[in-house]
Amino acid sequence: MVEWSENERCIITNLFANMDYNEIGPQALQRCLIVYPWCQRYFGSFGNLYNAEAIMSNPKVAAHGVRVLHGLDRAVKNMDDIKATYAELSVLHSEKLHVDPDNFRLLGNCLTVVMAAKLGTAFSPEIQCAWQKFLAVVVAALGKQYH
Ligand code: HNI
Repeated sequence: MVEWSENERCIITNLFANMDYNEIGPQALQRCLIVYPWCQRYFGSFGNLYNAEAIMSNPKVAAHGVRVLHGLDRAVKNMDDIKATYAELSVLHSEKLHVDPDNFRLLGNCLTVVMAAKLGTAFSPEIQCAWQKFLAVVVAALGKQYH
């Protein structure tokens, strides 16, 4: 089981408490679809993803980015059992959506870039460390039900 120090819990809780989901979520998913274009294949029902401009102005992409952050919110509230919290979501991504689990890590990368750009120098190495640990646990949990 993952151990969290009080400091790490505090950092993660604060990052999410101060995060504007409507800003960070869309930016991260847009970036993911542009930087890693193979991720677009899962969003065939989202309409126009033709180029970066289309992705940036696609309302379905933006809405889904917010939804993903609400999904992460559940992990923040259940930091001691992220694996069980995501069991169902992992099955969904695996068996229904057939999302390659390596893409979870790539979306995580995009979230990190967006957070770093937003927070600037406040995104200190210590904060980055807790943040990336959190993402690593999330990515592992989402990949848990794949076989
Ligand atoms: Ni993901 C649906 C959370 C990564 C493709 N995804 C969801 C839902 C949540 C969610 C929550 C809604 C579930 C429901 O309907 O009950 N996804 C997350 C989280 C991560 C993630 C927390 C990682 C941080 N998803 C990814 C990645 C891809 C992805 C990396 C593909 C590249 N997800 C999808 C698709 C759907 C989806 C596709 C269905 C979208 C729709 O509305 O049709």
